[in-house]
Amino acid sequence: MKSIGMRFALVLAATVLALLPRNAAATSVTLNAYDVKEFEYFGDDEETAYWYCHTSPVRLRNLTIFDGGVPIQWWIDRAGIEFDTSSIPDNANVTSVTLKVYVKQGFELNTVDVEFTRVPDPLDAGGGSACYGRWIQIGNNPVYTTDNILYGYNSISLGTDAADDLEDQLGDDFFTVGLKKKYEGLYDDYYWAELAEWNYTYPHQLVVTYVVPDPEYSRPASFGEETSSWGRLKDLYR
Ligand SMILES: [Ca+2]
Repeated sequence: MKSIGMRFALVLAATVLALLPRNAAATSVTLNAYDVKEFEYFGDDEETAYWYCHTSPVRLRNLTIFDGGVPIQWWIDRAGIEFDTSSIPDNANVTSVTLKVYVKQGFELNTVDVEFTRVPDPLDAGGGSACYGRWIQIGNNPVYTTDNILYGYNSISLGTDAADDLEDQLGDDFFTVGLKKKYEGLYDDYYWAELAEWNYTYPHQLVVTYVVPDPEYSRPASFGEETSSWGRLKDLYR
């Protein structure tokens, strides 16, 4: 004979099963980065500054060049990582985004705090001005999260703002993350990190978890008007 507790548990389990939306299982995909770039600022003021970008090495760092003990030039490197999201359905609800960033080497890595920022454009967008544009975006745009990075793979949960941005861009088939040192431009801060380039053995990855919503129920017109019970079934089981 079943105990009261067991009966309650069975009823509870049956109720939960009946209330769960159908076909709403979460899917998780791991995407490899297909573009990784370093964006570099070099100059001592706005007039003489220039920017360029390249695919290797990809470093997060700042340098100051001194002349007679006087800092005469800044050199600040930021990075961007881009993913192709075309394998995720455009109507998916994105529930989590985790960046796995691979660090090849660095200097005093345990002190390198990194800001992971929103970049709403592909890395190459803008043609010749892309280097300047991405450098500015990575530095000025909202920060998803800040974390320390060490040698090897680092798993960074980018949070709900990143999930919302990725979801909003599913029709555009790309997602880009900017990386910069949290503390840039300090005279005595020579610490830096070098990230894996786009074709390195251990690629940067993006783990995306999402749910594809059920298609909306619609009653074929050929069913006629005698369909009230179907309407109620729909309400019960969706
Ligand atoms: Ca898409």
